[in-house]
Amino acid sequence: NLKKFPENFLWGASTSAYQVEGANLSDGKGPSCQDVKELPAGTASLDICADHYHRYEEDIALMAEMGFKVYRFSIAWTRILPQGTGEVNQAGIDHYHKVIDCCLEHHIEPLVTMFHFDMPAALDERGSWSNPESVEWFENYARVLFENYGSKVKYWLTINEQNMLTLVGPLIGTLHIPEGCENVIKETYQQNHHMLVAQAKAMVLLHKMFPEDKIGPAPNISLVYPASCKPEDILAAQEYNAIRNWLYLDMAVFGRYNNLVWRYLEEHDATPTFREGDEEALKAAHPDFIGFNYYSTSTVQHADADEDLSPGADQQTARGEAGYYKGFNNPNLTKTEFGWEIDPLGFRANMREMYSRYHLPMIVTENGLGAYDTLTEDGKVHDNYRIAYLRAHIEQLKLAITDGIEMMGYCPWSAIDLVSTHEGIRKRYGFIYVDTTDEKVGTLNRYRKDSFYWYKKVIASNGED
Ligand code: BGP
Repeated sequence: NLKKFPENFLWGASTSAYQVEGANLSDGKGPSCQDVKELPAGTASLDICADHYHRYEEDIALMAEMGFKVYRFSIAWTRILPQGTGEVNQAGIDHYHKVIDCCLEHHIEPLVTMFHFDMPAALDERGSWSNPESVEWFENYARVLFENYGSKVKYWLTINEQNMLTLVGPLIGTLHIPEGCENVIKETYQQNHHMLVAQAKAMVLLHKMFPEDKIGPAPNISLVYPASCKPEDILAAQEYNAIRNWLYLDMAVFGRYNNLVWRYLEEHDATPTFREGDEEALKAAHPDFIGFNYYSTSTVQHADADEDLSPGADQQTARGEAGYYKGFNNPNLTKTEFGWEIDPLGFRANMREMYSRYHLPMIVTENGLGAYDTLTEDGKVHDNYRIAYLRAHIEQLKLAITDGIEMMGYCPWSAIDLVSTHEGIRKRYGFIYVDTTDEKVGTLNRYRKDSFYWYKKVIASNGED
């Protein structure tokens, strides 16, 4: 007795500006933190990527051919405001007008991420998110976006994976801990607090300027399982769930800190400092929906207070907090060739848990399989492994809808091949293959993968095929 996908279900896929566009310093764009950081060895530089900046029309036409109802992409802050604040770059404004118009001409709703891992380098020099003024920087950027695009774009996402920025920010390159910082946890969560207030202000601003538009957060939600039924493992999983997942959504939806997280911060002398008005700003904001990225679940076990979990030999146990939890390799799950666990049932569990906590409609803003794809001589990509991954997740999505959960749409990662956060362009996610490698820029021609034709059928049948 499976329920059907709603008639207006938003099928589509996602990209992010710095990973797909290229032209990273063209037409007045200022550098972002991604453009000034040292890239992982042997990975493609960001000046070309998939060259989506120049080829967006061809790409969006291919998305339309698949039947997309929505395209999730991000706007590069430094195309709009090259220095992060101050002067607006008209060429950048014009570019995204063209991208948005192109989507609309193809009857594709743009779902715009305001900030996807690309802090303006000029703002990094002014202290980045550790500077309390970052709240105003982001609010100002939000105002420029809404003024220009608010009448055309109905769906907005604030900050992509704020929880990943906070938990592994230095690795992603967009959260910096000042040299010699004495309390790294306090510094990290102060920066996180500024992002939360900035997000809240952006949500309020959009609702004021365009009451019909909809906005939500886009954290990476990875439901945490206990490694066993030992009560201490259950507590450990609850604590990690609070720190990894619920902090961000509790703040976005209820405007208050999760009590388990607060206790954790108190224990580390790391509770964030509130500026005047922060509390009111957080309480005043209400997302219309929740966007979330899902790749897999996490599994943890209890960790004793005196355990050494410093990053070292064992990656699994190193993922942890002494006295709270430590990572555990779930023996019930298989892995992708890049070592990411595959857990479609966990996807459903994730949606159930989120819906019972927040009762808001949800949209999947990322989900997908990164793999080494091969282009055959006759221009084909047989990515049956990707089809299997996505099919299994769509089945669970349908079951989640049958569970009574309001799902608005599904945007796998990624619409087209792009540069991975750490692995270059060799780790591909797209439905559309781009002929280029980390070593050498290729023809950049586009090829439809087998998953392209498969997803087209899924969309045409509204998820029945
Ligand atoms: C998410 C990010 C994306 C994307 C994806 C895949 O965390 O929001 O930007 O890159 O993960 O990750 P990766 O590129 O590391 O395989």
